[in-house]
Amino acid sequence: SHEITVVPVISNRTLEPCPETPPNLVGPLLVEFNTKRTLEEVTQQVGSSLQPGGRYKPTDCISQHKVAIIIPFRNRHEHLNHLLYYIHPILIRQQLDYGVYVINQEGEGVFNRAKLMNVGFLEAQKEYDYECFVFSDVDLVPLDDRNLYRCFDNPRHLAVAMDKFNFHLPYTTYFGGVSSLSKQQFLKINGCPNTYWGWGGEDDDIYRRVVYRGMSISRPDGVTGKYKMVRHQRDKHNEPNPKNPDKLAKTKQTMDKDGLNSLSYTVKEILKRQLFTFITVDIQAPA
Ligand code: BGN
Repeated sequence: SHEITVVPVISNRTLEPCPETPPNLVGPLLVEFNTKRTLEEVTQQVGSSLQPGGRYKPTDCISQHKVAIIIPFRNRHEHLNHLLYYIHPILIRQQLDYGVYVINQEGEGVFNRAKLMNVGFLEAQKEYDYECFVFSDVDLVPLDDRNLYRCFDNPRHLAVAMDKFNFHLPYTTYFGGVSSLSKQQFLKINGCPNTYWGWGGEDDDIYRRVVYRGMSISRPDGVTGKYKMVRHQRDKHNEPNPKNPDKLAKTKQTMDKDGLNSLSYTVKEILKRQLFTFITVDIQAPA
């Protein structure tokens, strides 16, 4: 008798969860900002496996990390191009289910990084069920892909060894540059303060919120946590604000009424680019 054996060429196996430690990480990275990068070039170079809006998830396993990358922004397109060029391949190697959200402050009023972080937290969740939020300055590129852009049992400070601080923390409670909080952790601290206009102190306020809610800070080691910052002039309309240091003394009393529960803003435009979602927002900035 003649039996026929059907050999399936493509089996539709159910996907397994991605491993806890991503298998394709390379460690230390070469990063330079001398090359001029246009958005078109960077899109060609790193955009082919992304979905519009800077979205990605692995095709060969189920990512364990739904992460929104939130980038407070105004007038720093050149920096954004450098960051996108380096960060997408890293996030892909880390096997994240992620989206990149650039939160663009409309107008020329005083800049407010922390309020833009709150906006990013809410707006990203309108698109997808993100569980983790990595807040990144636009000018900071990690120098090691083992620095995982995911969330941990405690809020995490990722930018622990920046070149501008000689690859050290400037002080032990520093929480600036790049940080990650799970949705639960962010809700527990009532998000970020909305009232720090101009440069300085908002990151220290967020640090205090974390501690006042009984959490501590998780960090990578000083080799994994190295960063290179794009050199730049001080921004206009983001001067150090002398009112900000005084506000820090009152965080414990103000954090329950200044944060996600007092946030007000107007979305002006949402643009879906290949490498990111660009959300322009009116945050009622003082002139
Ligand atoms: C600190 C700033 C931080 C900033 C770091 C690093 C303040 C509050 C008054 C003490 N804090 O001094 O916001 O990230 O420097 O540049 O200004």
